[in-house]
Amino acid sequence: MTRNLFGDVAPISEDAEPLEGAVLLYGFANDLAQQLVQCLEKVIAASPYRHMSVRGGHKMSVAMTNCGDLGWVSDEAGYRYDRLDPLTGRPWPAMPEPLRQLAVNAALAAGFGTFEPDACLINRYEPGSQMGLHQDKNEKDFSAPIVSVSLGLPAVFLFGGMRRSVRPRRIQLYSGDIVVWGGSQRLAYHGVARLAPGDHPLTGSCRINLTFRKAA
Ligand code: MD3
Ligand code: FE
Repeated sequence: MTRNLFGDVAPISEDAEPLEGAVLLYGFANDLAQQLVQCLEKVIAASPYRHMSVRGGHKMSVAMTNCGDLGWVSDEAGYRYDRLDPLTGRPWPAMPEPLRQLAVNAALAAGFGTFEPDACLINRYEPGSQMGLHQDKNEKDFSAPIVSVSLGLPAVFLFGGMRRSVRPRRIQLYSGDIVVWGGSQRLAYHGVARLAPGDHPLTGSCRINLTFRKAA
């Protein structure tokens, strides 16, 4: 089932240009979920999860790693994409083909046409982890969408507007849900509410979110 975030109709497309920028694909990753987790285990063995620092010295409550040609990193100097994992000094692990293919298929299904992700940020939320309202604007080309895959414990996603002052809507995201963000919503403010404790057959006591990006 494909639903637009703002209603229950599929997004209307004209010449592969979606008219609405946020498309929720309920359970789109469910059939592959087990395989995705296996792929992730290999990525994490090469580039483990870590709590990155932000400017000012605090550490993020979400643990992160990456796969693909580029990885998103944060430290005292700020945010950027880097070819090397600062923890290992080596390139990020390659993006596993099943993960890449899923993201490409989701972008197609959502009406965004060809998607060529070169970065996949992997976020691990444990109970109490949260992500404050922010925009994703370290990527070069905002015409490419971001594909987000949720696995494990459910979370409340905060979906704001073009300015930080717009009060965000709260949207529950469950394991297997994929959201494709692009077009008019590509630079929307968004975040994730504090994760509630729980237990999930796929991931145990955490939520994993994958965001596929075209960073370069
Ligand atoms: C809306 N991650 O890693 S994914 C992030 O669930 C991030 O871990 C969240 O925000 C998470 O940057 C949310 C959904 C998402 C990703 C990118 C967006 C929503 C977006 C870009 C524009 C608008
Ligand atoms: Fe984000």
